[in-house]
Amino acid sequence: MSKKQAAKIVMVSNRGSYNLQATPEGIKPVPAISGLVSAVEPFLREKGGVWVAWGGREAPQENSQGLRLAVPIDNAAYTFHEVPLTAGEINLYYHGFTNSALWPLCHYFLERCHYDAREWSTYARVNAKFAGAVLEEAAVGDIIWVNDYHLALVPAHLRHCQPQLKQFFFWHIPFPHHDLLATLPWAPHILRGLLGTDVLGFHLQAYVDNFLQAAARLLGARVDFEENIVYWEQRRIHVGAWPMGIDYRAFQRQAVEPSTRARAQELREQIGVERLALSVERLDYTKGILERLLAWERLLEEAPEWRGRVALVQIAVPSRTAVPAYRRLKEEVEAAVGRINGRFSDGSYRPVHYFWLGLPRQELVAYYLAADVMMVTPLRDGLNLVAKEYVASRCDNTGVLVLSRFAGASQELKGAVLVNPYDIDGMAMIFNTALGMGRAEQEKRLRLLQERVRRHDVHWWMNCFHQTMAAKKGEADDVSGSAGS
Ligand code: GDG
Repeated sequence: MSKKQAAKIVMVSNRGSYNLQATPEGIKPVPAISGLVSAVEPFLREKGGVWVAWGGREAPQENSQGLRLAVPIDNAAYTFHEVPLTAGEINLYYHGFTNSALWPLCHYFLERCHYDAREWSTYARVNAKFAGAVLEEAAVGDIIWVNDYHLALVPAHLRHCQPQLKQFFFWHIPFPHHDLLATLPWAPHILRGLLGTDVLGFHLQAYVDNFLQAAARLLGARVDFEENIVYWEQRRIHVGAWPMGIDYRAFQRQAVEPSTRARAQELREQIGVERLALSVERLDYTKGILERLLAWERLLEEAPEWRGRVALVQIAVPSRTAVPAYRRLKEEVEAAVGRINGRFSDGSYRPVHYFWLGLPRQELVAYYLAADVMMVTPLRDGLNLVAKEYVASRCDNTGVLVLSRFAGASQELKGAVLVNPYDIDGMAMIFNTALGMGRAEQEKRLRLLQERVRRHDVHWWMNCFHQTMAAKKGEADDVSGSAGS
């Protein structure tokens, strides 16, 4: 695959489509699982391009060379360009600044935020490293697509080194209110970093509004709130809301496979209850797992008729296990599961089936199919793709989606039963309603949900991006009379 040829996409994210694993035969790229990978990887496979990302392994030294691989190995379609990170960088940039400062801040957990100047300076250095890797790959005319809060400073680096590059940035988590953002000593740097891009995308208009306010108040940038434009350094930055979609048809196809259906049936028989509830997420305090378990316990206390008849399958995917807050959460969740099972188990009956693992895609869809009620109750979530995947997998047109009003997806998914995950009693009551919902009501709600998820799928989402970038390419680059830069 040759470098610097026709226009291509250069995708940039902290984790990419592959994790690089050391094996006795050498380094092996292992496909990674994430919403972003499912969304954009098929596109790169079709059109080619480059994915610049950390491969998930420790580099021996700061100046170690990253691998550059043609992937997939058996049918090369695009290039994976590894950004090597040392153990120290992983600790300070990844576990530190991104996961212990930006992540809790953006999810409104101010009391969990840990602001540390060394972590910040490593974050800045690692962002420069990512930008350097992009510059090795990119040529004028290419489109650079940078993702998420790990890499907020990359756009300004790229703009500085190669002003002609067309850049798009998508921020996958909530963007907080400027009052909250202002607690971060380096908030203006984060904003300036992002404003290096041409187009900045969020899932919701509420996040767009927060960003525009922050740019105006914390940087003094001139902002057109009607048109969602920030004027900055003689440029016009377009900000927009494009809630990410899923590959609806792929989930449906998987769900109607006879082997998936048989596995769903088997799961139901193994668990052996009348009504099955399911939750699947990374084990993360933003996802509201503990609060959900408390509400489940409350339900079994207050509505004893459900005892022996309902079970909750909780799949907690291991995540950020090197961060102390995540290790503590695991202990708390497991203590709660133990307590609830200790209180309400009876013979072979268990009210909570807890798994700390990630499942293969087909098994995940089998669980979606087996579940009468899907409980997606984060305390805050940028969007939430699991909710959409459940909807797409329900090929028999039944099933109830219980969804937190603090998940971005609740803005789109009319037909879900909304809950406030901070209200344990209220959530227990909603669980009661969801478990008892009749078939006609389920079908009516699911039809609405499926219509939305089908129409606004991943192809729609990618199309929004293409159209916006095409419009941007057609417009004059410089804007005179800008202020505040
Ligand atoms: C961030 C934002 C935003 C989960 N468990 C398994 C598994 N998954 C897959 C799901 C889904 C993805 O991981 C999770 O995406 P979510 O959107 O639900 O949540 P985050 O990981 O927090 O993602 C979020 C998203 O970025 C996209 O912008 O929606 O708000 O926080 O695709 O299917 N996949 C497999 N086994 C599992 O056990 N195979």
